[in-house]
Amino acid sequence: MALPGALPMRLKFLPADDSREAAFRAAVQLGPSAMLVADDANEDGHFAGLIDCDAQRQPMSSADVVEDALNFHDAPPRLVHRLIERKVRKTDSFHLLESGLKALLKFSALPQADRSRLMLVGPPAAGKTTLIGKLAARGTTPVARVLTTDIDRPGGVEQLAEFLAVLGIDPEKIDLMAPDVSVPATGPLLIDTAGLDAADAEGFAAMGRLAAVTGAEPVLVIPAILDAGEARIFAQSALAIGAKRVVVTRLDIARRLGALLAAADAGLAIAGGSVTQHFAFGLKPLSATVLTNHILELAITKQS
Ligand SMILES: Nc1nc2c(ncn2[C@@H]2O[C@H](COP(=O)(O)OP(=O)(O)OP(=O)(O)O)[C@@H](O)[C@H]2O)c(=O)[nH]1
Ligand SMILES: [Mg+2]
Repeated sequence: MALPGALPMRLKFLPADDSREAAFRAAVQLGPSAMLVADDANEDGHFAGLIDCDAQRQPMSSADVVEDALNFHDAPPRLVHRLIERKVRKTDSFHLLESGLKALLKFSALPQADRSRLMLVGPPAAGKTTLIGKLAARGTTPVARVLTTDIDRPGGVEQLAEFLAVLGIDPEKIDLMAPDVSVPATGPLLIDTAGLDAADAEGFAAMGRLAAVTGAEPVLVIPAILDAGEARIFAQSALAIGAKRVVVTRLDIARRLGALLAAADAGLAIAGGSVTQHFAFGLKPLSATVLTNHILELAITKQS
């Protein structure tokens, strides 16, 4: 179909049940400047091709690009609003997003495992045990002692033991409901825990008590593919027991980063991301610049 005019225009395809709905959605989405130029159906339903004629005169602003990208990721609406409403000098979309993330979110890498006491908490299959292996494999001596509360699930301790065998570390069992006082008072410590439901107040409270007894910092671990709303509830539960940081896993397979953005918007500092299940590879540092790259790249390349 020949498109009106020679200048570049924004062409959008919208799913719709029939051409009447297509025309309505055109008006809602693009306003009076929208023009319906294609109207067709295939096995997936009815499609409407729309041209935003205003786009000839007004290219998308940096704020529009950032807003579109963040909405694609299911970022929390409050964060999107605060980010694009910031009064910043006119700049390109990359710097608008980067400076916004820097200003509104916190970033703080995890301390080396051989110099800290960390307890990983989060949903089932978040990647906590794998991350214990990644953390234990880094740093110098003395190697961190590793405890696990995941003692009831068949294979829980064995999975951890398998990761740690190559490092010469034997994981020790600890009962979350009756934390043993034999936990060493000082020295590096890594604690693996069983997966929790976001709203399991009792489970989180028990983790909080273990964190207090051991002096370990609870760190939330969430998979990047988690629903953003669920991630916010996990973040709130983790904040309530003293967590300050979040690590995101499965970045290698995620198309949307809403879960990470929701956890960070709730108040946790972004500590890094895991991009492979292989524990020999550590965490990817996630600065505002790296995150900006990732957000824009995914929004551009994975939209279709
Ligand atoms: N692709 C990918 N897979 C990962 C990553 N991190 C962990 N996994 C995989 O995710 C699955 C769950 O990892 P675990 O480390 O067992 O998760 P967990 O949080 O300890 O799970 P539970 O103990 O059952 O709560 C495993 O199949 C891991 O290999 C990652 O960054 N990328
Ligand atoms: Mg585990």
